[in-house]
Amino acid sequence: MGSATSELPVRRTPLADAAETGLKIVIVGGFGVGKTTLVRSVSEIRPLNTEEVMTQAGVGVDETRGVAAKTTTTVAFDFGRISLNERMVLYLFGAPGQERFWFLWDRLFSGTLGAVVLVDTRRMDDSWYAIDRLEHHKTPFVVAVNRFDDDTHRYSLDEIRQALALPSHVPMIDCDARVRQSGKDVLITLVNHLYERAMAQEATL
Ligand SMILES: Nc1nc2c(ncn2[C@@H]2O[C@H](COP(=O)(O)OP(=O)(O)OP(=O)(O)O)[C@@H](O)[C@H]2O)c(=O)[nH]1
Ligand SMILES: [Mg+2]
Repeated sequence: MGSATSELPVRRTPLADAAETGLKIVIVGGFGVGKTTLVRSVSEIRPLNTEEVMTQAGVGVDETRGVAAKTTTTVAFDFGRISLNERMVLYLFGAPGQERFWFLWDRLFSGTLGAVVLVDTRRMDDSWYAIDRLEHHKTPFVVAVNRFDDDTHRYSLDEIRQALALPSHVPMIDCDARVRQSGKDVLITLVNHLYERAMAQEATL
């Protein structure tokens, strides 16, 4: 397995005594959209990252179009933790983005309450597989658009919703995966979405 790496300053926040609700959340999306970056920036424990350096052996196998500056890739998953409040803890699992590791996804989804689909608008097609698998598993999700600085198009969220054929009930949010507060806002959007769904389901019982 890959070496655990962490470039950010390590934050170690002990789990609050009152913590009682642990929710498993997965971060999915195409290759290089910033899944590992998001888990790293929001995690309050040193995140486990299974990053491997990309080598010549991956040429022709790994799709590096649009991510030329990328030197490492996730080969199993990222794991992090964030406490949203005193009682609610999210356990974050970042999926590997490359097609050759997609067989791991269905396992990763087991026991998952909700998901974040990270989208890079320069390579929107890469989001299809993630959305398709989540719909198949009936896992609720939100879509977070990770805006890269060299993205010249700046498509609006409405345009992206149309391009991905997302129904209006799927929440969408802009984010910068490198910024802790931004990542946290994405997770709060997901938790609110899960809460509203649960309330709506309860109302129909
Ligand atoms: N400019 C910019 N760079 C970003 C942003 N998010 C991530 N990056 C960079 O993009 C690269 C890819 O990010 P990763 O977090 O490794 O992407 P990933 O989705 O985990 O990739 P795989 O696991 O290989 O699929 C890294 O070098 C990040 O520093 C962003 O919002 N803006
Ligand atoms: Mg990764």
